[in-house]
Amino acid sequence: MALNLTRRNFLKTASFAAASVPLSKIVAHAEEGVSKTPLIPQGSFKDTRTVTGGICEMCFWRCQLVGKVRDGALMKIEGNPKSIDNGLSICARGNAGIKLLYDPDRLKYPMKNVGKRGEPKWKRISWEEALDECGKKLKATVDKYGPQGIAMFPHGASAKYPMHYFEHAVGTPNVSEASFFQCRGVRDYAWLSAIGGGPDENVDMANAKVIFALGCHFGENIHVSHTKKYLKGLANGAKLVIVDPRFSASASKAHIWMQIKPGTDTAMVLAMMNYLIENKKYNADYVDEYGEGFDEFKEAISGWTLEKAAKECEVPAAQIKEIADLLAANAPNVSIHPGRFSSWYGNDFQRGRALGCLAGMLGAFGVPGGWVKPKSPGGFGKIKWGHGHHEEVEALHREAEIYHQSPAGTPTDLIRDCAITGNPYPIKSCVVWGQNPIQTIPNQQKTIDMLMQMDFVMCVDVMPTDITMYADILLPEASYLERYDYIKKGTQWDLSAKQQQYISARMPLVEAGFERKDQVYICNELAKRMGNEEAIPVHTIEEMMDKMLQPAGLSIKKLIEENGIHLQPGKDPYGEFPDIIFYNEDLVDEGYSGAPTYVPIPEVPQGYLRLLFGRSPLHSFNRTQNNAWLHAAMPENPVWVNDKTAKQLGLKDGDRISLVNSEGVESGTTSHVMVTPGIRQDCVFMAHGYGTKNAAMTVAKDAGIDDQKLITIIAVDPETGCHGMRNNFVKIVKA
Ligand SMILES: Nc1nc2c(c(=O)[nH]1)N[C@H]1C(S)=C(S)[C@@H](COP(=O)(O)OP(=O)(O)OC[C@H]3O[C@@H](n4cnc5c(=O)[nH]c(N)nc54)[C@H](O)[C@@H]3O)O[C@H]1N2
Ligand SMILES: Nc1nc2c(c(=O)[nH]1)N[C@H]1C(S)=C(S)[C@@H](COP(=O)(O)OP(=O)(O)OC[C@H]3O[C@@H](n4cnc5c(=O)[nH]c(N)nc54)[C@H](O)[C@@H]3O)O[C@H]1N2
Ligand code: SF4
Ligand SMILES: [Mo]
Repeated sequence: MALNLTRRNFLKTASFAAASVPLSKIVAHAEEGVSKTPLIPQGSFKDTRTVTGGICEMCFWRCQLVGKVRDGALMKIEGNPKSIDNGLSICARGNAGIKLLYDPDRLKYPMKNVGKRGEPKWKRISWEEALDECGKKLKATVDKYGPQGIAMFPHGASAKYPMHYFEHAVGTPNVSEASFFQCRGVRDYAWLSAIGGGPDENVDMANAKVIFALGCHFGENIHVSHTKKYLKGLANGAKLVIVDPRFSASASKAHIWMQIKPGTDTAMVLAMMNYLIENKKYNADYVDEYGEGFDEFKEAISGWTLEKAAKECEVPAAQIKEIADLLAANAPNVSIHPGRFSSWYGNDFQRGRALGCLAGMLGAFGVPGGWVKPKSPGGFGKIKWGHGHHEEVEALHREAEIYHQSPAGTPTDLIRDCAITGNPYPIKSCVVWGQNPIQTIPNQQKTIDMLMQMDFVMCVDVMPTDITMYADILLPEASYLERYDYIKKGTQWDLSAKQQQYISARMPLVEAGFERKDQVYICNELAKRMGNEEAIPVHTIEEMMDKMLQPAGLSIKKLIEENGIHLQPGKDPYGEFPDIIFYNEDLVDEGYSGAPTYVPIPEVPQGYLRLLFGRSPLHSFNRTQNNAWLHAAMPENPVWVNDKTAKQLGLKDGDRISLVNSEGVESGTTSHVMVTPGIRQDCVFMAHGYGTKNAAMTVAKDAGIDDQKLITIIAVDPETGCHGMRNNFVKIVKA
């Protein structure tokens, strides 16, 4: 049965959230309640023309869009009908992109802070003046302290070009991307150590007989083409197994929901693997042909009985057995989902390795339903900055010989420590581009301490999020709807369909408003002022796009003629089988465990609750908080409290509360309690991204509670240096 993914079906999967509010209602309410003057031109849609080639960046999945444009104004965003990725579907956030474009609070002009850092008084200045000041200050830092005197915090498509500038031409190793050290870096390197390649989320859920996921809450986390795979799998009758301490949207659809004790997942996976070995229920043919070090692995996990894991994970042994049997009976056509956000408890590399090994034991690679590497088009032009005049500087963790499995860049906390202590060297300038370190990186005060000791802070953003309060110079970038920047390529989401590949590139749907500029302009002008003019690889953003597209026989012009998406025949995605490194000798040489191993985490202290957090279908982190439509649909983040716990604490549904953590840090802002049996008694849960402090975000300011403010204890993953954030404990305070 093919699934007709109407918007209604799509939103239905987000069963808990306000996502089921029809968009028309959200819009009406938002226009009434929040922004009194409608910013989108009103009137008939009949004179609109369709502009193709848009690529969304309300989150990092980058769905393909078209815009309905009238008199130069964007009236509506839709999925590109030619898309074999997201197709016509875009999520609530994608639809609401129009409210980012026309947000009256958006950055419009270059600004200089003439007040204090953190308590800015903004003065509008010209681009010339702003760039001169940035160039002068950054060059002074390099001259005095060397390139390592600059730290850079990039994220998102537009940050790639400047990131490579600072890494290659300027030569600082102190670059830390949120998607690595606060998100999926630990997963990527764990799977690399197990299957020799990064996993992404390449599980063929559409054709799976069983979908098995730890902590992924599909339907609340939304990446459109990925959600489509999941929904098609369910429509085709796949059994869904969700392991989560919380009754998430996907738990509500699950055949088996295991309400696991937080941080213990690896114990459960080890016990399943040991059970499969002891009962000869694993795929011995696959293991014999592609497995390495299986005997050592088998020996290492042999103590993991179902009972031992059941005790550790506080779940029935029979349920662990039921899941293992279900997977074995349906192998190899099972999706062992590698997860995405993986910086959980500081024992996360081991969980990733265990999942890779489980998929290997089931032979769930290269077959329908398994982990399959899609055959995407290749051969794009590389944009390479020239090497400046700097000496090579070793990254902090390499110098210290720690975190041997670290993703690219430098672990964020090491950069902060180095900046705050001046040891082993001073870090005195900071460039933030498309990242909001205040809400993104745990231990907020430490981030603020780092920023306060800088000689100079420059920030490139689209909105006045909290990080911008710490900028000395704040530069307004053109948004994803107003600029070129990104090649999106791939195969169709349903791998069993007719094989096709696509190539697209982000193109503006409307012209950039006010004085907003693109990243090539901003970065090149900086490079000129920092003495790196000869390292510049391209002169305009259009040249950059054409240079990237040219080896594929494409150009911006050609892509426009093809309605924004070039389609070509694809290749059979099935039939490639990776080696599975069950016991990894390289890890042993680096001082880590060769076989996946379980590391227990700190228990919840008496009188406290573990703070869990995650996505809401209606927001992306903090970046969408000021969006009038999305805010109207979900103005704050309810704090999930178990019904028994609520009774003990004398709390009722809807009570207003604040939180205080075990180190005495207070949330500052308030939210309301959601009483539910759908969360463990020793945990609370809330959506990430709320609790904005900057008064310039007039919609989002003080709405809901900022989880990051309460995350002061970092559980650093010893293999990768990534930052586990869920070993923090809170008390509820009635407001
Ligand atoms: N406590 C806690 N921390 C987390 C998470 C969590 O769940 N809880 N999630 C983690 C995860 S999974 C991730 S991926 C990271 C995300 O971390 P970030 O990427 O830092 O999060 P965003 O809120 O998207 O903030 C990015 C910043 O980019 C700006 N921005 C948006 N579009 C553009 C643009 O086109 N150009 C420029 N220059 N700027 C732009 C936004 O206004 C915002 O200031 O956070 C991680 N940190
Ligand atoms: N709508 C929306 N969609 C998004 C994003 C967004 O901001 N908004 N961001 C995108 C990005 S960058 C990412 S990385 C992904 C993140 O999406 P996911 O990878 O799904 O990550 P989270 O949202 O952090 O997942 C939180 C879930 O993990 C559960 N959990 C907590 N502790 C444990 C544990 O110890 N064991 C288990 N088994 N479960 C646990 C929580 O209860 C919660 O249900 O979402 C992507 N999709
Ligand atoms: S999943 Fe939604 S927010 Fe993310 S890129 Fe696609 S439409 Fe945009
Ligand atoms: Mo992420």
